[in-house]
Amino acid sequence: MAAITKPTTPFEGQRPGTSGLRKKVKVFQQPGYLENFVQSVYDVIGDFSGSTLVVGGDGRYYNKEAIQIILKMAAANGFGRALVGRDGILSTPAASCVIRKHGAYGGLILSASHNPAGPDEDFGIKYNIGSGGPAPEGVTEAIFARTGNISEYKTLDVDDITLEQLGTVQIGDMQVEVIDPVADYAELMQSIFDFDAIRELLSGDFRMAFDAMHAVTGPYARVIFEEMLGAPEGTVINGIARDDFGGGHPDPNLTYAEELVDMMYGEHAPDFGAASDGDGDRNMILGRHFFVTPSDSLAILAANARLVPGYADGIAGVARSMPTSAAVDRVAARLGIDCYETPTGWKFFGNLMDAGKVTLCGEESFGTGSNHVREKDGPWAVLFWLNILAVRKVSVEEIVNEHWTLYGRNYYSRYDYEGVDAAAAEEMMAYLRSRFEKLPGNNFGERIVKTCDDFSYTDPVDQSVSSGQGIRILFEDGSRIIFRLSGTGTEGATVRVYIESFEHDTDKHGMNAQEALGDLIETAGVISRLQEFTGRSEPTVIT
Ligand code: G16
Repeated sequence: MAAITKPTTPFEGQRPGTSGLRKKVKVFQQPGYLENFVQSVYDVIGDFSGSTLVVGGDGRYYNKEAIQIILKMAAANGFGRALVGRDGILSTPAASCVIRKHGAYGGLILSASHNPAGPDEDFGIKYNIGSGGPAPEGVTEAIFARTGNISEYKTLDVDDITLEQLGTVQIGDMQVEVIDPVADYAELMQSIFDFDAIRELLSGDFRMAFDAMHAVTGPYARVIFEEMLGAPEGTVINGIARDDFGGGHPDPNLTYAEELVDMMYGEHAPDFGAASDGDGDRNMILGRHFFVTPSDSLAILAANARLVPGYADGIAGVARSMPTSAAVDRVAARLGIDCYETPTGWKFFGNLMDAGKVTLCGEESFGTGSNHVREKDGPWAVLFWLNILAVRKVSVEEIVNEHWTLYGRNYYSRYDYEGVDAAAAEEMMAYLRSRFEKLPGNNFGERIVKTCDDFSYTDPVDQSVSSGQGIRILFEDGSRIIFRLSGTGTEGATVRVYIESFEHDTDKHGMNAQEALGDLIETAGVISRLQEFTGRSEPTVIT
């Protein structure tokens, strides 16, 4: 069947952000908008003729329509085979798993992650390469450059295919296989973790709750936790994936995972609680009346990795994004392994994992993962914790307290100011940069500024340089304040302020993070004049 070529003209602003192109659904629904981006991907990723493309998304509004467009264009551009999750569903880590397992050329993942879904909300798309990881910056920049001069796209004039049934159908010369979205992923999880030990844990008095937040992990969690591991029915809450995520904001943090948080801090709380986000790559871990920060979670997984069959031989190294606390650095030092500090964005971990330099990676933004795939992985992190709990047979709180006693505690918090005027946010960042020479040596309470810079990263594998990755104010006592503008929002700018201070003294480990960081939080406001620039006196979200 002959491809049809349709003329088109470029759209402004199709530069992928921290994790792909994220815009309002209405923007994506403009005729040619998605087509331009997809054709730009196909135009720059090399010779894929006859090879396999993986396609799937988090099930949000516009997912299925987008998949039909992508498949017809894939066939017209020469892909030989496409693997698509049933109902158009593939969580982000599952998509990465499928790309790797089936030797696909790459994949298109449709998600705006934790951002709300629905006709007036967000949609997103990103390209992942054959390793299963998000395309590196060189590729995303080439895609963006192509969107600026695109003049036509190729498609086929065929009917939509049925995504609801497993099986194989043909679009032009391309075979489309509709696959079970959970099977490959569940099999991979079984190969890493001690399912027997976790099954035994869950068959006793131990109780857990998993909040799928009406998003993509519902089907995965029900199969893995309830069917395979025998957790009682109802363990998974909000487990039906809806195209508007039930009207919620599926971001697993203390603000948005309210139902789970109430349960875990209520009377008769379960022993263990966890939540994942819209596309299944983030995780939040809770014990009874206890929250584990993502930075601590990464450090604890690294310290306990040998308890898990998949990591029993030890881990090669660890990596964290720059704003993530240095808790994992201390574990790496004790284990005698390397620890890498990268910019924010999972794509920066890909080279390190491919080169065998790191096994575990994590970010303060509720992302943890390993080299089993090339995305962060929500349910994997939950299984990791369950495996540790099954072996150590103590509570989440005890594990964290013991960890702090051994390594010290990195008090940590992030303040988000969402929907800020973009120009005002840029002005504030420019103001901070203008202070770099003046701040060092200044006292703020008892803390003295040591250095300030704009974080720049040279990839140790391919030597590529990524600069302007966040402003760091580093104090002589090792504490830090970081300012960054988010690369994932769709409205105005989101200012993120990250605050960290290390406490070695065990007697001071019991403080509330806000209390322990109070003076630094105040200093952040003074140094940045945030309120003056943005008009905001309070953050929208504190994690
Ligand atoms: C994405 C990226 C993460 C990043 C997070 C927050 O996560 O994959 O690496 O940490 O965004 O980024 P920002 O601070 O720029 O908003 P997700 O879960 O949204 O795909």
